[in-house]
Amino acid sequence: GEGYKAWLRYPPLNLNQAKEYASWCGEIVIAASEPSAVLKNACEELANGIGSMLGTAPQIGGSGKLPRFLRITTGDLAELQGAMETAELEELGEEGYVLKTVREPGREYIAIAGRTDRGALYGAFHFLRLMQTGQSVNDLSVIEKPAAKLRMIDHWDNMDGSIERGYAGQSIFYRNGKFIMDRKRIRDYARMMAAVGLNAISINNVNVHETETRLITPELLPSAAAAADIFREYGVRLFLSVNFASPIPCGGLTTADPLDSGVRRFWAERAADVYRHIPDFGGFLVKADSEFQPGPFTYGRDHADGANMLAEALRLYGGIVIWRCFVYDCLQDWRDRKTDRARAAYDHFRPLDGKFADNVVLQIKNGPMDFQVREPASPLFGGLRQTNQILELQITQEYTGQQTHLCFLVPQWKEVLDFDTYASGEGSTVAKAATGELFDRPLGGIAGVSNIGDDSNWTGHLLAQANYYGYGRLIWRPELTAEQIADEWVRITFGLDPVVVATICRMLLDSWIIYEKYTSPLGVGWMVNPGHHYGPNVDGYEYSKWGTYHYADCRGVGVDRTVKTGTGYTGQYHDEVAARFEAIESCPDELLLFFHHVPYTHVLKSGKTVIQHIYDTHFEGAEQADKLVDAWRGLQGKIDEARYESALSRLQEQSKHAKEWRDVVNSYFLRKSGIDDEQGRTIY
Ligand code: BDP
Repeated sequence: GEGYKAWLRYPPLNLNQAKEYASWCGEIVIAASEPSAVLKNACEELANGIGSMLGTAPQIGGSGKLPRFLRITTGDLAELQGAMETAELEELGEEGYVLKTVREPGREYIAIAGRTDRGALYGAFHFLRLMQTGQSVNDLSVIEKPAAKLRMIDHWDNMDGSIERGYAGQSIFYRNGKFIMDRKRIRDYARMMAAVGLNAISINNVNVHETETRLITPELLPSAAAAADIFREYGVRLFLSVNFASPIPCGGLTTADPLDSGVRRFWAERAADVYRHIPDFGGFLVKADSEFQPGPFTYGRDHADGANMLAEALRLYGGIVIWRCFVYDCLQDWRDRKTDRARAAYDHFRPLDGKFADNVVLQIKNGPMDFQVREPASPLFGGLRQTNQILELQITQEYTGQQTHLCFLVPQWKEVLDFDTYASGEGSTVAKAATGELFDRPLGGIAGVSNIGDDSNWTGHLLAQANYYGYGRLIWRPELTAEQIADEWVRITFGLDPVVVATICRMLLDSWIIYEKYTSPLGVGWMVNPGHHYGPNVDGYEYSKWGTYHYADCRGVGVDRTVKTGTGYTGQYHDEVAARFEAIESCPDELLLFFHHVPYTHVLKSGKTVIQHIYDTHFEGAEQADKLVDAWRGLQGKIDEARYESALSRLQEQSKHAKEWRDVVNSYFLRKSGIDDEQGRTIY
């Protein structure tokens, strides 16, 4: 169907470059006596991709008789030693690879080489990407390895087939309490993951309901193992979300107390069983004591007790526990301005720094709240020094337009990764904290909540594919710019027509800011309809217990999170950062209302008052959403009808909806403040 092939389309190339490619791609020599499944898949992907792009598939497993060929190598890379620096080769690690054009008397070849088969697999996809984006391969000298060890996707799929915060249909894994085992689709998905360098997947929701609790029991383990078998062949390890209280329904115990010996025995047995079925099982992902999920608190224990108990069960097999830090009091009192949900993760976990086992990783959401359009980075990054940590991003667009609105999130993620925590002086970025580099931690990485489902194009909004693609590419190489990633994705997805490339890149790159303009202003967040979180509702969460307030009244708006007069949240950052956010003068405009409660007449750095900023951005944002439709219309005839129409209808819906946002937010603030728009525009 429309968009199904995503970034694995491999359409016929009719460029000059095709001749060049053809000269290299007559055969693939495999320099391995017994190629593993991963290596076979790498070769098959190359053969199919090349065949589809050039019209003739290379011969696999040839002997190098042609004057030019591709040579895929793993393990000992001695043959490359003349061509590369030895030091470079040594640093490749388990997942790195080399693409090198080697010229020897009488033969020339392109080496696609990794120390491991997974390295070679990533190299093969890189080679295909060069062809997909029309780049020369005559003089390759590429050497790459991933920045993060764990590059993970978290699925919030439920076994009834629904997906928590899913906007692209139903689960590709389950229906009616059972695995579907659509092997073809799962395999295509594994290919898509490998193509962007992802190496881990958790296949069930972090909110673990009754059915999924049994994923770690003999009843469902064989099916989970069958899925793991497919992913393994593309270098992806399987993880499962577990319910902390599992010992009760699954073990017949009366407690899930982490210090109870029966509970420990239960988990040890489950771990043994899981590894019998899935020998390379990644580990458990746990949401505990959060939003009504059970956890160690019930038994008077802390998060370290809980996580370490599970870690002990998995240690024997090399498994890890990924313990989420999304913990806050979801029954707090909105009237008490001293309680602050933003503080919660740090308050819970900072005191436990150093207490976690070395096969525990804390998974920290990018911001202190919950995947809003704009948040500062979580102070846990740089706050935890002796604890493994990974960054959690949300690819699924829960608060960013639910895949009806266009919102390319790579620019947002880049800001998170580049955020300087000052934990060890300047340059202590979140990227370094998350990869483990900052404090030399053994484990690190990034996890993203999946935005795919069983819609024929995977992501509902066709252009939302760019978020999944961009996520994988960015966490492999955080130095890539949002522009580079957008450009690459557009070329791969829509071809090389410069007008198409320029237009769609611009749309993608502007989209996050456009969305921000017509939704909640200046970092204050929320203002969405409760429950499903779609569409404007300024006071939707203002008088409920979830800790998500803007405190707008007739005088002003924003949350005072300063140490001096507010909740003290700014004090959770290192001094340099704390000082910048604490003072209104140095707090960046885009986060002003996240950190400060100010009068509507407060003048921003931009020179505008807060109220005028709200009006202006909402008018502008809605107008720009309209322009996205026009821009897309300009591409009619330049891209195929099916994909053109499908994205068009989403963009039209967005433009209608942006006006609703504009009107609801503007009229709310007009009534609260009583201050008219300077430009005299009509506010409904
Ligand atoms: C929130 C979602 C909720 C998730 C929760 C989580 O609204 O559905 O269960 O995050 O991360 O954003 O656990």
